[in-house]
Amino acid sequence: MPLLKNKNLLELILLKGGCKLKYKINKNEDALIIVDVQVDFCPGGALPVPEGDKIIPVLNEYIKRFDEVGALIIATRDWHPPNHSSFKTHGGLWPPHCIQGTDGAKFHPDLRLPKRTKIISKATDPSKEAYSGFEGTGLSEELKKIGIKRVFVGGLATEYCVKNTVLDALKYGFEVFLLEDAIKGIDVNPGDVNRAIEEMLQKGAKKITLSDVE
Ligand code: VGL
Ligand code: ZN
Repeated sequence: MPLLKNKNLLELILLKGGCKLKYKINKNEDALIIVDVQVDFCPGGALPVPEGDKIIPVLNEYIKRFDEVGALIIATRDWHPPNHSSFKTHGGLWPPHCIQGTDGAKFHPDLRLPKRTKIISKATDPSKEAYSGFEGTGLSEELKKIGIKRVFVGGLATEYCVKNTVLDALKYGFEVFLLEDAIKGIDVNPGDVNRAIEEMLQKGAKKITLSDVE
C-alpha cells in the first residue's frame, strides 16, 4: 500500500507503461525513407559520418517492421557523376564521394534492404547539389499517386540529406516522423546537428523512436 499512496507516482507508471501512444504502421499510407546509408558515409568511407554505421541495426529493425506489414520501403542514395560540382576537385565543399557505380556508392553491406525496396538516386546532375531525396527525383508525385500520407525518415547525414529530405516532405504536405534513434550527423561545426533537429521539429516533424512504432 505505501508504494501506491502517491497519486503522482501511479500516474507516472500508467503513462510510461500501458498508455504510451504507439504508431501503427499503415500498409497503404506509410513509407519508410532510409537516407544515404552508403559505404562512403560510414567509417572508412570517403566522407565518413562519425559512427554512421551505428544506426544500421536500428534501421534494420524499422525495415523489419515495415516489411512485415508490406508497407513501402524507400532507400535514397547519393549518386554523383565523377565530375560533380559538390566535390572539392570541382570547386565544391566535399571530398569526392558516392560516385556512380563505385564500391563507395553501394548501400552499406549490413543494411538489410528487402528486394522490393524502391531505390531513389539523387544528385546525379554534375552542376547541381541535391541533398534532398525529393529534389529532381519525382518522389513526391510518386508517393502522392499511390496515396502515401506519412513518411518515416532516418539515415545519414542528419544536418544535410536527412534534414533536406524531411523539410521537403513537410513542404509537400506529408506528415513526417524523424527517427531519432536512426540518424547520425557530421557536425562540421559543433551544434550543427542539434540545430538541424530543432529546425525539423519546429517546422512540423515529429521525433519518434523504435518503441513508438508497431
Ligand atoms: C550528404 C554531404 C554531401 C548526405 C551528401 O548524404 O548527407 N552530405 N553529400
Ligand atoms: Zn554528396
